[in-house]
Amino acid sequence: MSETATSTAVASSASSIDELCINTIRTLSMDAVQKADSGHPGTPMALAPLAYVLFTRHMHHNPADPSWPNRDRFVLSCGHASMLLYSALYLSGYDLSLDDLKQFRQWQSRTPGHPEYGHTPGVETTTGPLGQGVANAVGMAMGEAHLAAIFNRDGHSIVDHHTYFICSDGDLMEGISHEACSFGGHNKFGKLIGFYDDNHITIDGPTELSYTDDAGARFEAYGWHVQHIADINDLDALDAAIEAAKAETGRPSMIVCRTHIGFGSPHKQDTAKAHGEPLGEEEIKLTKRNLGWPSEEAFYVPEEALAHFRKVRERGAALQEGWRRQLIGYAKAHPDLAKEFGRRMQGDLPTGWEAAIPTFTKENGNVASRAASGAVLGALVEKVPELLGGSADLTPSNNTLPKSFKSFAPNEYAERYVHYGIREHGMAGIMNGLALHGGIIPYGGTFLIFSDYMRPSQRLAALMHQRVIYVFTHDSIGLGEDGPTHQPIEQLTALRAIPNFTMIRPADANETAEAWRVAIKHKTGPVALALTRQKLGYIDREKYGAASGLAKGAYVLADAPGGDPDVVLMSSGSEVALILDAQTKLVDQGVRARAVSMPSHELFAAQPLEYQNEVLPPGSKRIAIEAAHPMSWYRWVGTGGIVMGIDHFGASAPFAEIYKGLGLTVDKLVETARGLAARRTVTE
Ligand SMILES: Cc1ncc(C[n+]2csc(CCOP(=O)(O)OP(=O)(O)O)c2C)c(N)n1
Repeated sequence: MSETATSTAVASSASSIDELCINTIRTLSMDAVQKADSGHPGTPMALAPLAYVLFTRHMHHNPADPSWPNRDRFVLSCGHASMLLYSALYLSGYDLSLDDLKQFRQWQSRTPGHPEYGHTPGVETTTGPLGQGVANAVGMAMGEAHLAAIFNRDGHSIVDHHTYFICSDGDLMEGISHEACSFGGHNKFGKLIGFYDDNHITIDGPTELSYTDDAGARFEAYGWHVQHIADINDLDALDAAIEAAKAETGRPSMIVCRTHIGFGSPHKQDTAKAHGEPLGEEEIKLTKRNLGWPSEEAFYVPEEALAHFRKVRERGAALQEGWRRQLIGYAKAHPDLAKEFGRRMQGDLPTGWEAAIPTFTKENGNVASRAASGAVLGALVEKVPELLGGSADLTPSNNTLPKSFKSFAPNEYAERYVHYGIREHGMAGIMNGLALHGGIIPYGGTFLIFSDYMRPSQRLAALMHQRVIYVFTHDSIGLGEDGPTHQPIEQLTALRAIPNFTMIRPADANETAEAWRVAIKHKTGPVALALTRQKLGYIDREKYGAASGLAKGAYVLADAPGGDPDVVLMSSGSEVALILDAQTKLVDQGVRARAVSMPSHELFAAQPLEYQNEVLPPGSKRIAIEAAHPMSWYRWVGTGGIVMGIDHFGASAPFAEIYKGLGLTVDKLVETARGLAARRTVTE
């Protein structure tokens, strides 16, 4: 038992009502975890004073309108401490009841184990995978800086809010926190304020088992403004530090707070035991007694505490009303800007934007899909101002820099090209924060192989239904000489396996244009474009199916006359050229072959069965060919169908030789198709 464990006083600077409110957070958290018989009580107990001062004194938020555009954003990066957030939201008067807290971690409750965006009012992002929330917060602060630079005018600061986040040892140990905070420091996001829960404890035990960083020095080295608080229960010190952080507008702030996990628990404070299991009925009793808590009843909320906390509602409503009036003044002075701001924050696309999408003709010649993407993007950004994007240091390769763009940089926040540096994971987490902030459609580029470095954030983008666009070039062995380290094999299948993730691998320039159309329209989840380094042949749309078929995920490009096909060839991206050649040859040889372009499995899977059956007649013999792992295609070729793919690593050589060496050729395809077509039944 540590010395603080016997102390009931939170701090000399806390009034009795402060203490009552803080202890309400603590007791609700321990009771909810106990009732659920699972969860993390210790961290909410430690951080209760911070949540209290933030939610009641500092944050500009209105519980009645959690989507107020100019609210301060709050991110609990250590999402396992979710009861801290749920308690604070309930006590502040968000649409969350005490009964909801009693349902913590239960089936279909509004208080899931970790905070989930879109599920609980006031939860700004889904956290739990450590480090992600830190990157989201950097993205939100970046979004604020960008929109402020675009929309604010003298005397009219309609975009003017802070982004607060709390992170734990785990958040700071995870590499993504380095990438994101280094980026945030470089870009001097002055309205970003972080709190580090320095409690010296992780799951395995004391942090010295694995972690002896000087976190403060680390953030100083990033160029952040760093303060230390010796005891988080000292509310005056907390207030002063937060005020100082707000006053520091030229760089982000990190406030390192010494805390005690399981604060107040006689036997579990400062131990890993307080991290991830209920305290136990007996220990809860002792803790409540130790804290001077007036009741033994579970989920007891003192009326005075609730009333005091709920003043947030009045304060928040007044703050939002003040902003609304400001917006009226802004709309009078700058009607067009005000309209545009409303549109962007609403997430509506500008009228007529699709007219910008170019069509490619034979005169454009052979075009790599990455180059086509660059051309489409260059046209789109002129009509879709919410596109804010960049690359993880592969700009010339990814073709992500539109001609009209300049570099986003400190005090150049209105610019739209982001040099993310070699920070793929950070980029993906920041993009999530940008999308969550609203008013922005983020895009980011790297090689498809390095999507591996982004996967945890991509998964969260999908889980949170966020519109972010990944521009992945060098999408296969077709990249050639860089060899197996750079040649994606399993990445397409892996990304296709993420629920609510849309992967599009266009076959030519016109499909690439259609892919961008889909990506911009798709509001409910991430879209990734897989693009070639190598040039692709022009697909003559007079002769073949229209590229607009891409929106349906798969469509018939070429068919043989005379009834149902003997064999269906399907493919995506660069290998569509192979099926087109093979289809011609097969038809010449008397085999009724159909060529199907299938740029997106997910879009096709979302089509009515009727359409799917039109493209892939039930019982038809099917071959898929893709220069990637075959796994994701088995669903589409059906039993007895054949997938020509690659289930091993690639090779370093000129790309045409690799294709040949690995047997991904028209001749092999024709031979395989003839064999399949000759079977009496598909499963023969
Ligand atoms: C990426 C990731 N790895 C592992 C975990 C599992 N996990 C949850 S909390 C935690 C560490 C707990 O230590 P700390 O971050 O200091 O939180 P505290 O115990 O102070 O609440 C771990 C490993 C996770 N949530 N996310």
